[in-house]
Amino acid sequence: MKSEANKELSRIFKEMSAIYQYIGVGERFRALAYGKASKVIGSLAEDISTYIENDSLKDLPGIGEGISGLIKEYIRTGKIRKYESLKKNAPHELIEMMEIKGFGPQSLKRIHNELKVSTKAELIKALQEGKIEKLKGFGKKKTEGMLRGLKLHKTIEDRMLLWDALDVGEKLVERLKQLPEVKQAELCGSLRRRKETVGDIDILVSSEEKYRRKIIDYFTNSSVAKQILAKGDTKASIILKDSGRQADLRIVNENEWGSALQYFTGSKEHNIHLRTIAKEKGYKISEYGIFLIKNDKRIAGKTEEEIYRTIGFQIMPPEMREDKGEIELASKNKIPKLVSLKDIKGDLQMHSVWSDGLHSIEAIAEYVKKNFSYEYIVITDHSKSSRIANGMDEKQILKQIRAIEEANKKMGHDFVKTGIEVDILGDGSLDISDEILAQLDWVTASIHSGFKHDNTDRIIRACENPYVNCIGHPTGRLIGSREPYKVDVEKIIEVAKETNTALEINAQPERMDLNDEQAMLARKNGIKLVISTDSHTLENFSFMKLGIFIARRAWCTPADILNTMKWSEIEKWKRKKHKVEHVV
Ligand code: DGT
Ligand code: CA
Ligand code: CA
Ligand code: ZN
Repeated sequence: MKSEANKELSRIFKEMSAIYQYIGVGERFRALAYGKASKVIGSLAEDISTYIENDSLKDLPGIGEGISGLIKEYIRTGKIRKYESLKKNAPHELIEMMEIKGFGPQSLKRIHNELKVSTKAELIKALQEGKIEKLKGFGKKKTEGMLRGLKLHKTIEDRMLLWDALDVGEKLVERLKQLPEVKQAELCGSLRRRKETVGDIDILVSSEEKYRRKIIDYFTNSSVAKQILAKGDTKASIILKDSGRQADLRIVNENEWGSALQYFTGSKEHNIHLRTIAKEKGYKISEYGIFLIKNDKRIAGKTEEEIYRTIGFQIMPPEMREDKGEIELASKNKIPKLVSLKDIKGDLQMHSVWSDGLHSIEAIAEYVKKNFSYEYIVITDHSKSSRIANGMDEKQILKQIRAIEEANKKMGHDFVKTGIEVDILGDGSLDISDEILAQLDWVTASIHSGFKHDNTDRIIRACENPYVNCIGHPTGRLIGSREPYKVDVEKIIEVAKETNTALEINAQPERMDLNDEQAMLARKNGIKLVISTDSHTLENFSFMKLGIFIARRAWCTPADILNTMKWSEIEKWKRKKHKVEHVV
């Protein structure tokens, strides 16, 4: 579990960075420094106190004397005075809006100063009344962009990202399980089905009836609760602190556990379809159990499996329960064995200090070897056109290949593979020559510019390059801040198949790109998918499970996912591409 102190410090430094950006003039350096410190602390694998005890804070990248002092102050007192006073000088709600596309620090500051706007609601009102449009240097185009940004942002205000919901939801379930009165506790609803965004967190618990009160009190008094919405004999709802979203708890008897879990997991469409079929067979399913229609006799309901088995069906993983044909498969006993985290043999996209990652190749290798049972990792730093990401030119790439050889030699085996995330240029060509690409173990090609165009042709051309093994984050969307660019995913899948190119399931929480439906389409067409974390920090490696969830929602088995294979098999798979090229 993530350390609370790390999380809180990372949040504080992020906010300090935002405030310094807002203050602007003369504070650019501080804004950058706190931003970096926030990332570094957020990415630590160990509790920050360990670094204080070992006196090794100063060895962390981006943590100088000043910031070290603040960290120690926080651990000692639970507060940072500098942060408290800084906060007083800035309109808190406006600072938070800086993460919305179109709301830069300088625009917000001018809106605050010139229109005396301090809250989000006031800002939205001013925007709608056309007051901001009239400010010098704003105009229609800019304010339209701001309105679009607000609309996109609403998707993550109304719903939580799966990653964030899992963090809170799993913690709540863990704590409930520790109560001796709680028999069983699980997540339900869209969160158990691992949907990419989640409306609210649903939790189911079973216990003896006499303990319900106590469990409900415990839940509503939880440290993540900001407000209690409802509190009854069998259920309660709270509003969560960080996200402002809702969490619901329901308590049932142990012998109703299975039927309640099945019912509250949903989806609604799955349940409706299942109940219709059950009815035809003479059964009634509800959250209380499965009953014979003819005499209303309850025949099962203690386990979820019983519900499915009673009507002659196989149980299926929650990720499949979206009424997309899983009920038909279950009736024929043909539910596939979906891919899981333990099948993954390596990670095929990550960034090091050679571009915009936070850690050295050695540190990454050491961390991954310690924490995962992978057989390989591929370092895929950015190429030169990604200037903000500090991309590599040809010379640096060759130098990095040698550095990786060195690192492998020290480790005694070829754990680290050489690779790149090469930029696809405007015309679909790549910004690194084939001659250099040919020397790398793995090439992922991605689009990082020209989001306003239809990018289908660019990606097709990249697939046709004989050295491109995979297309990274194929639609370019960022949940809550950037729409996918226009791209004909069906066409891409067709070309990927013809050229033996894999498509990525990028597991970054705001990317999840391909998404579940697109990955399903790719799987049905026999495309190989790659699940990668696109890690920029050590903590990012844990995103792999998010990618697994997308793959499972796409009904992928290990055979559909390239990085469930040994590296020697990946090499074999790669050779098919060159064969294709030679025949053509
Ligand atoms: P969300 O919260 O919008 O991400 O989506 P869900 O699927 O979690 O939906 P939610 O929270 O409204 O309800 C949780 C589960 O309860 C849902 O997955 C299935 C079950 N459920 C809720 N309402 C109904 C209903 O009217 N009919 C049926 N069959 N099931 C329902
Ligand atoms: Ca829900
Ligand atoms: Ca709910
Ligand atoms: Zn990228």
